[in-house]
Amino acid sequence: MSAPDPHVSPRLTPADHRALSDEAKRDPQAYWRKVAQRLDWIEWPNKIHDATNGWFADGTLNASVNCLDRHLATRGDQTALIWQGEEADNIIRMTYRDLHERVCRMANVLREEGVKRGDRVAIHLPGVTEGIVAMLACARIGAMHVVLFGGFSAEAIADRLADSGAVVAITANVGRRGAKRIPFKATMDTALGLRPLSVRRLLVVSVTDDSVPMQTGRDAALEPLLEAAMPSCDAETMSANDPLFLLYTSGSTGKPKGIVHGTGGYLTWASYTQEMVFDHQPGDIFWCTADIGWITGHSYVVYGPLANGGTILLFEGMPSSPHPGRWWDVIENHKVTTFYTSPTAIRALMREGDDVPDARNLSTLRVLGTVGEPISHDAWTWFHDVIGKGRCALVDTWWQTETGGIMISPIPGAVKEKPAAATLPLPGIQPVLVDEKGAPIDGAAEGVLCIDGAWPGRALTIWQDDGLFQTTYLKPYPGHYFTGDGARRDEEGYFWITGRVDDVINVSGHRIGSAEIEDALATDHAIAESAAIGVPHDLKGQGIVVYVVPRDPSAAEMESRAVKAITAKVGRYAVPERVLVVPDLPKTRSGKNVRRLMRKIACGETEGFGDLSTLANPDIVPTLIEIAQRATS
Ligand code: 6R9
Repeated sequence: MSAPDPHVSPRLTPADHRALSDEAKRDPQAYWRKVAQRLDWIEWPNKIHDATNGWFADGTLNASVNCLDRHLATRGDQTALIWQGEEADNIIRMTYRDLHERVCRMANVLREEGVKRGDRVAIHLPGVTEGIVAMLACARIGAMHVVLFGGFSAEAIADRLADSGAVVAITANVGRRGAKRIPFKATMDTALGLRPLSVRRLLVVSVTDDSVPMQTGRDAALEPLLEAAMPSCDAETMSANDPLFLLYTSGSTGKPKGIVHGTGGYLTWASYTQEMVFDHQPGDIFWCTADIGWITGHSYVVYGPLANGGTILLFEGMPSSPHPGRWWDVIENHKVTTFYTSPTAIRALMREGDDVPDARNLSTLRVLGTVGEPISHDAWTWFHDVIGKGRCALVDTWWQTETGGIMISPIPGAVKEKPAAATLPLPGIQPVLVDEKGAPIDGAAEGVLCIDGAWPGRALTIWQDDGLFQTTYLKPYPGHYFTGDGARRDEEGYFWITGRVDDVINVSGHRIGSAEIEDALATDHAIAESAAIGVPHDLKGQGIVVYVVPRDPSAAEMESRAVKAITAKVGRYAVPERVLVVPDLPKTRSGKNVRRLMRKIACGETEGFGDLSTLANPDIVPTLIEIAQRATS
């Protein structure tokens, strides 16, 4: 692989990386003690880690102080946040001092609303600065933020508001997408009207002049409250293990899981990994394109780079709007040095042709990164060669909501890249491959990816369901943390992620549980049974194919009913590529759906299904093949 450009002076060499990894293995307590020093603690943690008390148990700190206050003396006038609106001349720059003040005001507004430490605050916003401000304001007063992705339907929002017990919610009148308006407030109104919820106040950001109905007694415009609020605000002293936030993600069960991250461990991890993996240097302009509704936005738009005193860029718009070069213009205009995005975005940008990026000056770029889904060899190579001109480091970072931050990744200068490989674990991380029975496999092999040992970023639990945390992550392969992913390890010990081994579908980097979709379909009484399957998709990585069995075989419009149920219950981002209306699903004699077979048929395979005699209804197979073929022709 070509080495990074000479203007890149990575902080770590391969020898450093080996030394750190050895050190972390030899004496983890000492290693993590040293790492924890990167944060400002109110009370220094004497306890580093033990299984009962978790991470930094007797330490206290405040995450917003670590992301803001501690930088004021040294870099108060440095830009903390560049916000680029969809329109080229719509730019906001906030220094650390500005951001600190805005966060303090927001924190005071929340306190004024009676939000106390431990309370939950829901944040449902488009790509405006208030999202970041609100997150840090929650952290300041010890409330847990619950950021809800903009693409969630009203029902999905209501489910998460109910589960989290949020007392205050923050939304926007609308989101902007070119001339289009996304009805954030209206969706929230619908969510709040679906059933009794604990939200007593809805604060509304005016992104545009569009007026929206306000419910007296419940809704309030946020901006006047911010203006009236005091510009300083005492920060709560939090224990390292006090939750910082709750973030919903999908797994094998239908119900989304509220992943809880703690304050000290999580922030240590976000900060450590952001510096190491992105070779964070003073003067960097760090652009992570993720929505703050996902963990990538939490760790690498907000907490990691701000804890490290970086300058972050937030872009309101989409990659190719209003023209295919929009993202490259943003990089050129703002002199972005570090660009972290998804394989889905890369695939879409790649299709626009090389002349689009070639017409821009991308020479400020130093480090490129991808996350969220496996990247193909050609997309990796295009990103590396055409965008990085072969002189940028390219980090394919593997991690999950539950791990808090990056776990397996190249490190600029220190871990040599291989196209499309997540490569090596960060110092302190111990991945293992296990077979189906849970026995560790050595050497070059393929297996289920688990993590051994402890690391500071691991989630504390699942909100109000620690039993589910144990059964999901710790019980499947006793003694190991189970990731849900499969991986291959090569002769050099490099890891190549092969994808989920459970029933989670990854559409454009968004995790969607098969059961979540099947539960949505079950809300329509005309649907007797269903199965959601992930199939390869050129642009999205995976697409969803849904099999639907109507209660009444002659029922009409089953496809559109299925799409409607999914849009209503989950959101537009989970709409399937194809709905196959079938008389029955292939089942084992014990009545279990044979997903493996449905996957093959959905992928267009017509043979090689193996022994079908174990099916209770083998006759259904030719019918399914025929219906699948008709749907794709
Ligand atoms: C950070 C994030 C986690 C799942 C994970 C895996 C997939 C993430 C990947 C990757 C291949 C990578 N994934 N990074 N697969 N290569 N570099 O995406 O969190 O939304 O919780 O998704 O995404 O399947 O298990 P999350």
